[in-house]
Amino acid sequence: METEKLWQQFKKKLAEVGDFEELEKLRVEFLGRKGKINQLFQKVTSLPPEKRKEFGQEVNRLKGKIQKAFLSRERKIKASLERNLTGKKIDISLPGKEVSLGHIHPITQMKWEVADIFQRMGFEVLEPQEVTTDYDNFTALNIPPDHPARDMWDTFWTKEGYIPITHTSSMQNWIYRHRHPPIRAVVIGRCFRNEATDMGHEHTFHQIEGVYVDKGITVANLIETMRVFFSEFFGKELRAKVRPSYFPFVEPGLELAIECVLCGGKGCSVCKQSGWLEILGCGQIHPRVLEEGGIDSKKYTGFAWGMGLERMIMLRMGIEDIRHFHSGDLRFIRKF
Ligand code: FA5
Repeated sequence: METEKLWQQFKKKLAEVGDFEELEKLRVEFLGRKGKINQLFQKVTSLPPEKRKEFGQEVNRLKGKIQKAFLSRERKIKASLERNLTGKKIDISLPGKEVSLGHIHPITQMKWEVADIFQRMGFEVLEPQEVTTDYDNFTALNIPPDHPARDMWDTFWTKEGYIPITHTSSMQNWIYRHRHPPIRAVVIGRCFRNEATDMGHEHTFHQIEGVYVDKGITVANLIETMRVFFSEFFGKELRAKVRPSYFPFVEPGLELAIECVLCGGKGCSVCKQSGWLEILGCGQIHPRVLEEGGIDSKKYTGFAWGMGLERMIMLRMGIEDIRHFHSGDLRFIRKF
């Protein structure tokens, strides 16, 4: 009998079904609009009239049986799924696996903090172009080719004659050309020097450059700006002082020292008993540097400074070796 054959065929296939997806495929094959059951129904019209009723009833019975079998299989699959989900016993008293979260690198944290302080003081914060020209890194800063002061910066060169910046002063000329006085800008970014590393020196480190150009700007403004910044950064009122130094792009060139943040000016091993920490190079911007940037040096004056970010973090956090920052040593990084 045709219906019996189909039933056997269906049962065999149903036994092989493992999940809802397979079950649905089987449903379409047998009960779908163009499925096997409907194909049987269509045969009714080709039968002699006396056989039609009986055949029709038989196909209907088969359809009912198949529908029932589907429902029962569906229930079984559902039950087995639930068993799999809840069947495993969970011991909620066991200690969980520790999830270790990463965090922002200390240098980035401090970059953001420094940027925030200067922004609150009215400075715009910029990032340097990391590879630049000889002109921007030296010539525009009153350091022409063959000037002996070039030796102050151990420089890497690319094959094409470009320079991975040795200091963030490399951005000064760009700032003067793209801004109009009053200019208050800070550049925070990586610098690269072709020098041997030790506890206080890295080949790659960060500098914070600042320039302030307006009418009547003097060294007094410079000292006060730096004093306010360092007091904010170290979280206590600090004194600041300057002494003469030399950089070709400032005149007078100065070195700024702040009261030792560790001993409060009494004298300790970090400040070499002097009570002061020399922390950055600075000075009044050389008129030639302003003119090179298109600024009238008879009308405007300004100051500039450049300091090392890592050295400031070391002072604040009591870190003794600059090389820890890029060592990739997680014991160091996790302290922050
Ligand atoms: C300069 O680079 C000048 N451009 C700073 C400046 C800007 C002076 C504007 C005047 C006006 P110097 O080479 O001293 O100066 O570097 C400035 C600071 O960068 C240093 O005080 C130090 O904190 C940091 N620094 C320099 N070399 C290294 C190094 N190899 N590793 C880590 N920090 C460094």
